[in-house]
Amino acid sequence: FKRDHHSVGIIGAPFSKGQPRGGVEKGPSVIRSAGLADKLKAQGCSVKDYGDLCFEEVPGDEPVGRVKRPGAVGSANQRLAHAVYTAKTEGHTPLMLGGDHSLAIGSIHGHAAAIPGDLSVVWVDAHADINTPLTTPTGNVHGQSMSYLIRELQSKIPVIPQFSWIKPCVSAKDIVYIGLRDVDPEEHYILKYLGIKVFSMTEVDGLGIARVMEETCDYLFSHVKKPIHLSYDIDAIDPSLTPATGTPAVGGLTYREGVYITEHICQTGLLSAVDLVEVNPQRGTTEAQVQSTVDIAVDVLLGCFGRRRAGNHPADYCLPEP
Ligand code: EXY
Ligand code: MN
Ligand code: MN
Ligand code: MN
Repeated sequence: FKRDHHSVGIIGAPFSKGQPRGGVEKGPSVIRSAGLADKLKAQGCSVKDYGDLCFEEVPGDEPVGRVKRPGAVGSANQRLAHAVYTAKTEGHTPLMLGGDHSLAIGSIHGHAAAIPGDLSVVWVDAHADINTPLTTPTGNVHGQSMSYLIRELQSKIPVIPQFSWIKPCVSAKDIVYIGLRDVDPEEHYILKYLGIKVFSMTEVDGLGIARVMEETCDYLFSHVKKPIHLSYDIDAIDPSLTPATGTPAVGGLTYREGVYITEHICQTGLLSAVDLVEVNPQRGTTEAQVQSTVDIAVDVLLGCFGRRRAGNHPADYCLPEP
């Protein structure tokens, strides 16, 4: 078991146009205000904060087919892809703070471009976010992100000029979903059709999170060990704990399961980039609800970058001599 030292490259992505609810663009600022960078440093990480990206207004951004705001979503993700690529090539583990989950398009795209071979994706979410532009029931791109990235799905994706820069860069066999419980029928068909590995809440209940994580790693590492892109939607965790999010779904992960996933991925030594998305401080009804959501998001991220609940100490620590 390796536990390597991370240099974390924080990239704020205050973007909300992959879905209709305002407030999710405030995710980066509330997560930063909770002390993320200092807490990462306190546990021995180096941190480079790249600040927040600036996204352009796209006037007259009419839907293409069902897909809403293609101009804003396309250009924001292109910027983000560049930022993640830069952070990765500068030697950091990119940590993208969203923003809505449409941002996984740019984050995974930029990550894939920066590494020599393929990456694997661990997608922790109540939702599969794998609708195509032709199956989406809402037109919201945060419910479609994966469909643009999977090689095997490209013959089913119509041309969207604002998305023409996106090159599919992930193979279906290199994806694992954890936490699903709100999946559209068309999405369920796609997951089966592509043979994608899914640990829904039913598997979390039946196997326990420890078996789920063991099987996740056995599955992903059965051939070559590829760098892991962890895309963590805060709505994977039960909304009693993380209510400040746009599309809550009952019956989610406990705090302990949510953190266990990150501890386990961290100790593989293969974690190569992280997204933390869908924290929306305007969706909580009380200040305490927002605080709980943000605090849990921070704990999830600390787990990604080395925090163990058993405790930690610096590798060079020496007991003081009397
Ligand atoms: N499946 C629904 C859709 O495609 O619109 C809901 C998606 C919610 C996505 C949230 C962010 O994970
Ligand atoms: Mn999502
Ligand atoms: Mn590559
Ligand atoms: Mn979700």
